[in-house]
Amino acid sequence: MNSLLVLIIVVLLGVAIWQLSKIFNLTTEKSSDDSEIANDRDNNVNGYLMFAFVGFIYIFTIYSLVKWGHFVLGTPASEHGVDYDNLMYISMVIIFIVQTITQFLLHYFAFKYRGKEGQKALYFADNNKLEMIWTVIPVIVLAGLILYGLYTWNNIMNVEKGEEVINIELYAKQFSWEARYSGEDNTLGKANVRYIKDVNTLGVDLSDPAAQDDKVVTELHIPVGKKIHFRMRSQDVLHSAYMPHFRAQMNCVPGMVTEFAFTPTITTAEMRNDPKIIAKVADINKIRAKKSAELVAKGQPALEPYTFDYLLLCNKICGASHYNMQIKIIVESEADYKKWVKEQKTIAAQVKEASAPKVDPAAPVEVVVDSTKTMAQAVK
Ligand SMILES: [Cu+2]
Repeated sequence: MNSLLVLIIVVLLGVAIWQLSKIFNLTTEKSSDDSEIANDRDNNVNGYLMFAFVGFIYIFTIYSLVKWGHFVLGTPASEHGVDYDNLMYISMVIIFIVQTITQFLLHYFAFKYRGKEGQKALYFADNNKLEMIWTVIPVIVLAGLILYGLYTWNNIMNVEKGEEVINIELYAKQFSWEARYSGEDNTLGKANVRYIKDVNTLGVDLSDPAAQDDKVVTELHIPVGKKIHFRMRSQDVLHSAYMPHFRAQMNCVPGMVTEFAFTPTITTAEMRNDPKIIAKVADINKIRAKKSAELVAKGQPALEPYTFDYLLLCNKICGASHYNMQIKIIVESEADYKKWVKEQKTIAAQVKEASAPKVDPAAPVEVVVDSTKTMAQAVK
């Protein structure tokens, strides 16, 4: 039955195309001039189409700005984010002005010098003055932009020797993130994919003294106003650690460690009061309310209202669940941050706990694990 339907559709499509080609032939036959060479009328049509096309570009640009302009990233939440945004704005404004003028000139001249019966094009092999103008101007503008970009990038990537930083590792794998805090020694212990076993999901080398106080978590807490030095690793394929609100992104490459450092300047609680974020959250909740009504009508539970949180997202299409590869980032006061870190268990304690012999359920024994103690301290 299905194949019969497909056959009928194919036959009807064939008939439609055949009829269309007949119409096309009829219209061209009507023309008094059936020569393949363009006449003045054809050239005029093409000339005006050039104007129509540049008009389309301008209208679509304005439409895009009005319709999607509010999707640009809002207030930057990191120290370098302000410089980053300035670089972006300046580059975009220059591109915008240059493209508006050059597109107009390109299409205007295509119209002005459209073909005319008997008219021959002016031809000259080269013009040093013209070549000078269209080489030197772009060279100056582009060199300026590139130098400004390099200067900004170097400033962003520069971590002074001896500068006070908090060392955190971001570990990417299909399809989740984990973070490792370096503990009281502020030094990340060695790690290798060969050590990955059970709860030691990051392959932390537990024989390394620096690894004893390392803590592995699935939610990122960072203190406001302190420089965080991230080191990224990947377990499987290429991922990208993208923290859009902080204007930070770095690839996570299997077999190597990449880095990015930034200082968060706005806490999560403060950002929730940012007017642009309030508007965005309201927009999202409007869509969610509509979706909820549909779900409730089907007898399913409604969606929770959305509240703003900073996110760490994967920005490399790394597989089927790439879209869902994200964790929350909480920017808080230093006191809250310290309190939270203290509450987390060290990976050494977690491994020890997981490998401890199971206690007879008939005789329950209360085991108290002091998360503030490192493995080395616990062994002593
Ligand atoms: Cu990914």
